[in-house]
Parts: sequence; C-alpha cells; structure tokens
Amino acid sequence: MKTMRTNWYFLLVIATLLTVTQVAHAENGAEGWLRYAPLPTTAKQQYSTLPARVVALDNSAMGQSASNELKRGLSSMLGRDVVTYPRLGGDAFVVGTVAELKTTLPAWHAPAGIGDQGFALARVRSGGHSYWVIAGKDGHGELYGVFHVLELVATEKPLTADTEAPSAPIRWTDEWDNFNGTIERGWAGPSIFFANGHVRTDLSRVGDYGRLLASIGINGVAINNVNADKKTLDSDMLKQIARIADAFRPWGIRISLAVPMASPQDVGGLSTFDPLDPQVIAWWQKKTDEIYALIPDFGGYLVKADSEGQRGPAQYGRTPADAANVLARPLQAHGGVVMYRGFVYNNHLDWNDMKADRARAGYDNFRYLDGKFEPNVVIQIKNGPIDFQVREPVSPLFAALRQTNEAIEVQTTQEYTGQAHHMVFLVPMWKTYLDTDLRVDNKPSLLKDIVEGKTFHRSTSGYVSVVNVGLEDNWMHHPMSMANLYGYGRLAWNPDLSSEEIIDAWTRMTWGNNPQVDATIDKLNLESWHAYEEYTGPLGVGGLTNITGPHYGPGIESAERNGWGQWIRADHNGIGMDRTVATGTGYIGQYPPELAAKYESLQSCPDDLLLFMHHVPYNYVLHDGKTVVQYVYDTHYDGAKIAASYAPEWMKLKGLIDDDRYQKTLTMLEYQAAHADVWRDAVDQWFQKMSGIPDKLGRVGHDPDRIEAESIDASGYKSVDMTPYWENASGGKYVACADAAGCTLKATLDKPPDLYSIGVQYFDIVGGASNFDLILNGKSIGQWKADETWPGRRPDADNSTRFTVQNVHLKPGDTLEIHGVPNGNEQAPVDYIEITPESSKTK
Ligand code: GCW
Repeated sequence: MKTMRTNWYFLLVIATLLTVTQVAHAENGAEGWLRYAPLPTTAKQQYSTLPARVVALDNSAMGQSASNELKRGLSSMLGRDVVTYPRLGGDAFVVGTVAELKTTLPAWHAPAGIGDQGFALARVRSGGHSYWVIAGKDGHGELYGVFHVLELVATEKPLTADTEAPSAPIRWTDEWDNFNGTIERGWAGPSIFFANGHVRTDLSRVGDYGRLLASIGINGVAINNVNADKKTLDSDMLKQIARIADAFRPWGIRISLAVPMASPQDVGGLSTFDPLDPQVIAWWQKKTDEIYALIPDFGGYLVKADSEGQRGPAQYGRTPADAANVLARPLQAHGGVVMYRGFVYNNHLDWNDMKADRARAGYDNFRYLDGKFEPNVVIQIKNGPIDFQVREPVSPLFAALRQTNEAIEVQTTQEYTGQAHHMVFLVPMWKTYLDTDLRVDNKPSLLKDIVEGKTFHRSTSGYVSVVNVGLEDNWMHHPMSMANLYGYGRLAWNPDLSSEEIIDAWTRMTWGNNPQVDATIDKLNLESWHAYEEYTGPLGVGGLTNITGPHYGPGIESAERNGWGQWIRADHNGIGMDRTVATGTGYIGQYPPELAAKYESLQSCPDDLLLFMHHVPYNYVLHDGKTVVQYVYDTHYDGAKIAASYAPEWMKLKGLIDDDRYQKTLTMLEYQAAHADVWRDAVDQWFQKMSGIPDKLGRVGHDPDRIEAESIDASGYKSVDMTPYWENASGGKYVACADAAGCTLKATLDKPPDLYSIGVQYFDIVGGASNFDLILNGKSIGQWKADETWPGRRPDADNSTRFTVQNVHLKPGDTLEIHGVPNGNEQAPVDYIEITPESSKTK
C-alpha cells in the first residue's frame, strides 16, 4: 500500500523531526537484536566500573567466539576500548569453561551442578582485583553467558550473579531450504545455504545467522526442506554441506539433514528402501559413517515420511518405528539423533465420511508404537494436531507417548499467520500451548513439562521451530517477525519466561531503550496475535486462509470438500467439526480423561476452541452471552480496528528510531490495516450469507463510506465476478480494464464539506504493474504503481490492497476519477473507493 499525505501534514512531520535531537543512523536490520547500539551517557554510568579487559581462557572456536563477542559488544555499547588480556592481574572479565576457571581463579567457587550447556556469571575479588567470571559448562555455556551479559547491558539492566541452563538439550531450527535456492514457506528472499543445486560459495550469512542463533541458545539447525531433495545424501553434496557445518561450528551449532527415506534407492541405487532389508540397513550405516567423516559433529537426520507425498515405510508395510530405528542405530556411535516427524496423515481423506478426521492422525499413527523407538529417536510433534493454525488445541500425541522422546515443533515462519506481511507476535500463542495442562493420570502435567521429560522420563527432548530465514538483510522480511525468532529461542531456553519479558528485551535491543519506543512496540506486539485471530478465524474454526492456495488471505470454503481434512463443516444451519466421542469423530477421546471431559461437554469447552471440537448452530450462545455469528461479526470489527491502530501508534515514534526501519515498518503496518479489512469483510460477508442471520449492528454489507467500483460510471472498465470465493471482493465484484490505453471510473460525490481520507482498494497481482491515477475535479491527487509482491496471479483477497490519500477537502458536486492503465496480466483491477471523514478517526 502506498500513502500520500497533504502538505500541512508533511510540515508537521518535519517540525516534529526538527525538535527531536536524537535521530539514529540508518539501519537495515541485518544485526537483528545484536546491534550493540551505543548507550546514552546517562545509561552508561551504571557500567563505569565494569572491566575493560577480557581474559579468554578457552582457545576453542566457541570460546574464541564468546570472548570476541564480549569485546565487540561492550566496546560498541559502552564506547570503551575493551581489549583482550593474556592473564589475570587487573580487573577483567574472565571467560572460560568451569574447569579452566577452577584452575585459573580458585577464588571463584563454582555453583553446584551447572546444567548441560549452562553458564554461571559471578563477581569475584582476588589479589586486589575485581573479576566478572563468565563460566560455561562447555563452550556453549560460555557463548550463552556472554550473550546474557551483553543483553543485560543492551537493555540497561544491572549485571548480577546468575546461574542458568537451558530447559532441554534439543533447541533447533528447521529451515525448509531447497537446493535450487528457494525456500518453502519462506518470505525473505532466497536461501542463505543453497543456490542452483549447490551450496553457496559465500556463506558469510550462515556465520551471521549462527551468531544470532547462539545469542538465543539455539544449538542445532536442520538446513534443508523436510520435503527433501532426492540428492540430499549424494556424496558430492555432502562434501559441500560440510562447509555449512564449518560456518556454524564456532557458534555451537550442529547441522542436521532432512533425508528422504527412499535415499538407499535414490542415491544408493538399491532396488528397495525397505527399512528391514539387510542391504538397506548396511547402506544407512555406511552413509552415516561417510557423513561423520566429513562432519564430526553432525546432529542427525530429520524425517518426513508417508506424508504429503513423501515416500516412507508404509510402502513396505513397515512402521515409523522400523524406519526411525534403521536410521538411528548407525547414529548412536556418533551421538546423533533421528527427529522423526509426527506430521504423518492421509491427505486424501473422504469428505463424506463424518468420522474421518485429520486431527486424529498423529495419535493414531504413533500411539501404538510407544516404547518401540531407539533411545536416540525423537518424535517431532507439531504444537497442534492440524497444522500451525492461528488457534488449535495441543496435540494429544504429546500426552500419549510415555516411553518415547518428544520435541515440540512450532512455526516461526508465519505460514498461516500473515506470512511476514502482518505483524503477529507468536510468543503468547506458543505459551498458550506450553502452559496447557493435559492432566495426565489426573495430575498437573503442563505441555512444557511433558515434552521436557518432567512428567515421563525422556532420554532426550526439546524444541524445534521452522524458521526459514532468507538472504534479505533483515532475515525474516517484516522487521517485527524477528521478535518471533528471538522469542522462540528464549522460550526454548526457558519456557517460563513471560511474553512481556521476552518482547521487552527484544524491543530494547532491536529498537532502543527510549521509554516511548519500548512501551509502544511492546504493546503492539503483545496484542497482535489476538487481533490477528479476531480478524481471521476465531473460535478455533481454523485459520480460514486459502488452504489450496497460498495459505495467506481468506479462502473460507477452500477448507471444505477435499481430502486435506482442514474441514470446518459449515452449512446453512451450523458450523464446526464434531470431534466428540459421543457423536463425532472421537478425536476428543485421545486426550487424558479430565481434559477429554472438558472438551467433550459444550458447557466446559472453552469458547476459543468451540468450533474445533463441536458443530453448533450459528445462533448457539457462547459463554459471554453472544451468539456464534454475532461474535464472529464483532471480533472481526474489533480485530481490524486494532490492526488499524498500529500505523497511527507507530507514527508517534517518528524520529525516535532510525528512518529506514521506521519507514519500512510503517508501510507494512498501513498495509496490514487494509488487509485486515479485507479479511473482516470476507469472513463477515460469508457468515452473513451462510447463516442468513444479519449483523445486529448492521455493519456487515453496509458501508456508508464505500463506493463499489462496479457501481460507478465506467469508461472501459468492466465488472467482474470474484471467483471462486465471491466474498473475497466487496459485494462479490470488482472491475478490470482490458484496454491497453487505460480505463476510467468516474463518480460524482455528494459529501458535506469536510476533510476526508480517500482509500482506493485495488488488486496487485504477480505478473504486472498497472499504473493508477486518482483525480479530483480534473486534478491528480495521487499516482501509484501496483508493483508489490503478494501472492496470486489473479485478483483475490491475497493481493487486495489499498492506496490512501489523507486530508482531502471535499464538497458536494466534486468529481472523483480513477484512471487505471493495465500492465502484463494485471488489468488495473479496482474493488472499491472508501471516503472517510478524517474526524471519524479520532472517535
Ligand atoms: O503445512 C504444511 C506446509 C508445507 C509443509 C508441511 C510440513 C514442508 O504447508 O509446506 O511442507 O506443512 O510441515 O511438512
């Protein structure tokens, strides 16, 4: 979306700028939260007694990364010349392993039992000198301890003695990068690892990524798409991949590979990949040894099998345990693991079968194998039973595996949550899952405790997130999306941290410690998941995105009448999947009894999961007294209103943060407001038509400020029905221009004299960049090109966006024209014009 403002507004902005003294330099986001921005003089004071020397006891690659990072960060933030010093004697930070510290500085008493990969931070006086000890159980701990100190300084917090260790041994990211350089569900440009079928020559970004990940305690990256390339285990490719491992190693990150189960056939040339075939067993042994010869700290294999077209053991009548174990055994000698994904389901389900239910699949496919896996196999389970929707219940598989290792898989890349075009801070959502009490054996059993092995013993366990960073400067496209990456790592380290603590630290490090900046960015992020849920798919109905398309904009009925099983089972009488034991698919029976009872009963089922668990009529009354349909209308208006508040809130920060990131974020927040309206209107129009129950407040389908393009006098423009989802255009129609010379829409207005904002809702598709001119009484008041990159090759809600001109004087009799000139496949399509009194915004 592009926005133009009238002159007086610019003057105001310039005046504000002139009064602001502290304008930061331009930044591109590449440093993420590790900017180490110089602290203001007043803030520096509390660190004036910190030593300016670093004694690095550990010569290992990780030890060196740690001490160099400490120098780099402190020098930059404190404006001091922090230097390395070869020995004790003079105040210093002393960085080393616990063992090294014990020998070198006996005055320091190591806290009992620092956990694996943990660290201790302590102040020690010895020989008349003052030392800050950063002791790692190993090199990882040194890194994490150093980053902890740097975070304290960056967020202007005092350094205090501390001992910490991560919550679980596995803290990985999965990257869905393809060897051709594309990334499945990645929104920030091409792969940092691969290009044109090879590993990139320049891997500098891999090192930079490793640094970011180490700062949040991540220790593993599975570098390639789980829909894995047949050539993944090809010997030549493995040699190239070893360079990626080299780039990550100094940051304590082990790489892993997603491997096709059919590799013995695809790469090995065998006639079978049956996991119980002796030749296949031997092949995996040999291949694994070959990998470890190249990558001695290789993390292991990640497997997606028998799912969404990936071949797997089912082809031979074998089980996931047969498959996982054949890969796991050769890894054991090397300390590697198999992450076997629990995301195994049939995507050709029978829509007419009321008992068919994709949500059941994880439990049905793995429960009976509990205890049958090798100790270095981990079942990697998506947080919910479907697929990273905006709201799902916790997957029941977590509680069902008592003698099998587990990792929870969450999605940092915002596949179903706005694709890095919408600001959606996911930490509160992830915490909702981690803090869910599954009541195993009728006892408290929070998901985070179940995963980590506090409820049942696990030999290893942990956290995985699909991240999909790209080559773009700021890694994840939306500057705010980086908060999700930071937050994921922090939660994997310590799931008890609050969303507030996490966003506050991220904001301060990423945008600065100015109280107004900090408070605003924290607030916007903290409300964003809820708002997104409200303007997309509430009540657990499903994300409502177009699931047979790009998973982005609305596509409500795309969920229905196909084999994918993301059904919402809506008809004119009611909506929702009946997953009860009594009358539905029986899915609810997969939970431990107390939780099952809670979901089974309409009285106790929480409203936010109602339509996931039950099929109800549209006028069913929720706990808050509203009917389902009225709740849908209201939440969509509420959510879109919150989204509309982001840009105005953000504009108050002008001059308080660097202009480049300010501007980029502003553009995205303005776009989000417009796209939230698209969502609101699509969902509300659809519910109103489907249910036949009008919005009590009369808003849906009645937009007094809106002029539908198809209702205006047109020269050249033709009205087009929006298909297949009529609700994805306002009123079900838009206009398009097939004339290369351009077409015109012309309206005579009848607005009382006042200041207005004029928004033109149009479609910006892939494969063309139409030109638009907005003309008031014969004079152009705004021109723009539709050259953005949202999904879709034809007009749809995925690519519906808005151009706005603010503070326009209108009076009765004015004429407003839009002149559109098509380009390529894009026929300068327009949905509507919305003319809003500026005064209404402050109401
Ligand atoms: O949700 C689906 C995604 C696929 C993905 C799959 C998975 C990599 O749309 O793109 O495939 O999940 O998690 O395997």
